[in-house]
Amino acid sequence: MIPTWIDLQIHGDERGSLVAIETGRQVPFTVRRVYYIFGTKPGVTRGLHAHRRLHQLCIPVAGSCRMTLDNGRNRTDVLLSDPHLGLVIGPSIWREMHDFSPDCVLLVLADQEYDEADYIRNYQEFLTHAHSSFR
Ligand code: T46
Repeated sequence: MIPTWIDLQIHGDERGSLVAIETGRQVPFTVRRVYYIFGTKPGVTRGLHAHRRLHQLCIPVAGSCRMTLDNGRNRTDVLLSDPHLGLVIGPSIWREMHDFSPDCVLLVLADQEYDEADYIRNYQEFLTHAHSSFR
């Protein structure tokens, strides 16, 4: 499984850096929800679920975390640590987030509103769902 990254242009000058994100330009979907994760306690794992339909763009605007991505066949680990590199996560990908730095702020842009029915929070159920989409 090859992760999809989006390289966000930095508008830097002598004052510092700025990244702008617009639907249809840097983000390959219409943004309907924005949330951010911060203050994650040491040793905590977040995620541990997949989505049925949701597309997201995850940007570590501060600090870093490691994400494990699993498509039901392969697992890969990626480090989110660069505020101008966003990771795209589509449907049917199990994700686990580990090793949050104390200063980590993970910004997430999503193409749908929050809907608990879109979550698959049981790994065996995820495998059944993922394998049915391989056929
Ligand atoms: C994902 C990873 C990267 C809401 O009320 N609205 C929201 O938009 C979200 C995302 C969450 N919530 C509530 C649901 C839970 O009571 O916030 C609480 C924590 O959510 P959750 O345990 O799902 O958080 P994470 O960090 O495990 O996962 C989140 C996203 O839910 C998920 O879509 O891909 O970040």
